[in-house]
Amino acid sequence: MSSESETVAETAAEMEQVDVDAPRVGIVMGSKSDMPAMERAEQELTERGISSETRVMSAHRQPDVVADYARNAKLRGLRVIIAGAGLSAALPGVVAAHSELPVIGVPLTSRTSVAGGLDALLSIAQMPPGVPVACVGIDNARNAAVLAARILDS
Ligand code: RP5
Repeated sequence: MSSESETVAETAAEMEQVDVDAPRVGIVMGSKSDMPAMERAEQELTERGISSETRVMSAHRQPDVVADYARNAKLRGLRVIIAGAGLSAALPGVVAAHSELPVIGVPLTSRTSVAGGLDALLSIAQMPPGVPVACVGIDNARNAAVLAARILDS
């Protein structure tokens, strides 16, 4: 086999290894109880033909799991992370602290929310300088998916 054919064969073999369906958007949330609101993000992405993965992980209850996920996200091929949480909603900020990827926070209402979810909205939006988190409206996971799509297209 000529060296040119070998190169073509090697490239073809490498291309076969590439997972074209690898998720480009990670959707994470602090609790299973957040799923009804957050599944709207996955639906919107699916309708747009954008692959995503969904995980439940709590910044307060499983801090190491969240740190590992965020640190590995870019290497795994993810391009944007959507993070939803209620109450003292630390998840989007903690993900942003451990990853360079753009993070879109979704403030959620839950059983014990105060001021209709304003607690989570402020927790997500009021990040310190240098560690940004985009923040959509309360319970508006669909808008997070639309924004993720725009980031992927830019
Ligand atoms: C937050 O606390 C979660 O994101 C959820 O919105 C809220 C309540 O969690 P559960 O007590 O229902 O697990 O961390």
